[in-house]
Amino acid sequence: MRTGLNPTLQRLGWRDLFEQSLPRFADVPGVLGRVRAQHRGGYEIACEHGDLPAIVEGKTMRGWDGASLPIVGDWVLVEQLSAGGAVIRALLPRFSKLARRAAGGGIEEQSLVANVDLALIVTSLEQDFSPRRIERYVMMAREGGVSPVLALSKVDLCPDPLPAIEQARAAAPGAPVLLLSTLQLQGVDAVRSLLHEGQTMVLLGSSGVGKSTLLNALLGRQEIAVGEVRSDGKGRHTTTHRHLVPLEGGGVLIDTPGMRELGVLAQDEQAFDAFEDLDALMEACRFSDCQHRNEPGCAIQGAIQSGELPLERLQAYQKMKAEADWVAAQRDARARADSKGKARRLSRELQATLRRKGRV
Ligand SMILES: Nc1nc2c(ncn2[C@@H]2O[C@H](COP(=O)(O)OP(=O)(O)OP(=O)(O)O)[C@@H](O)[C@H]2O)c(=O)[nH]1
Ligand SMILES: [Mg+2]
Ligand SMILES: [Zn+2]
Repeated sequence: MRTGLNPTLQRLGWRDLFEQSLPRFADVPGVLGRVRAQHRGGYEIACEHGDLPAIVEGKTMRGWDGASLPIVGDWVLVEQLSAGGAVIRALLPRFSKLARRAAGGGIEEQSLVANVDLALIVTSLEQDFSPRRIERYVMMAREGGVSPVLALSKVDLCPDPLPAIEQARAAAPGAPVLLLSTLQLQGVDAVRSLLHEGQTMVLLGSSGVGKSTLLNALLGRQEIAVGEVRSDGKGRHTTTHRHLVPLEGGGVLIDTPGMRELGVLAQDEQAFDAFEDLDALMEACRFSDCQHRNEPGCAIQGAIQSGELPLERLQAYQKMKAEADWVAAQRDARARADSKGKARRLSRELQATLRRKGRV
């Protein structure tokens, strides 16, 4: 039986909505499982047989669109082989996905986690607090169809958290903001209560902000190693891979390593929902083609003057728009080059065939 009435699958975050896709995979061998981790050598799949090490053969995998192989959080059909080991046979459609631009300034997409409901964006009040970084995480979440929640961590090390709370609110309008001091167990219950049965929450944020410490506190055991923070305040990249853990009493967590670079794709208008407050203001500008520089009746400039809108937030928005345009232009150029290349190849092949047949 493959359905979600299976308690193992329920514990892993199985949802009724996945049932709809099952008929498509009726003839695929194997059992349902969820990707817990991805290593260099393969995957770790949680299923009714426990945690199985598994590999994927892309070409034989059903439901694969050729772009994104399984990632942590994905639901798959996995077949145990009699010779030992297991193979992922099918990839179920996702309801959400977090992705970023691969590190190094390129335009390639790197998928991070799938089928998550909430993204807990953890920022330390001790290290360099950055509303701009929060904005990028929020964009990534919104673009992927994931609800952002902000957690300001290590409050115990910050005498006055109020300014940071205000900056965080401005950077992520509408997102809940929680204060955390995991070492004092402050805020841990608040995080727990956000995560409902069957939901999955991913922990995001720079290295050393306390993601793994929080996960351990929520689990009530040392599941994941945590690191010392160096005296310069920089984390040490203690967590090295994404890792999914079901919680007692419902809900699933995914721990991630701190990211050094966060290039946002922003190829979907949804990403700019992160700047909804600016959209609302722009609609109130007197001229519909207002450039928000020094036009009379500009609501954006008005909000900056009154202190309602931080100037840096407008600049961040303009920078993100420019970045998104750049990525889109690069992709277009590549798509055009690809199709030109393909056309050239085809015409060469055709000419070769004609030559063979002695027609040219
Ligand atoms: N003072 C204080 N320290 C904390 C708190 N939470 C975590 N830490 C410390 O911060 C350090 C880093 O914590 P980790 O949980 O390893 O951080 P991480 O976000 O998982 O880091 P990466 O795995 O490198 O991405 C550890 O030494 C923790 O003890 C807190 O609430 N207050
Ligand atoms: Mg960690
Ligand atoms: Zn304007």
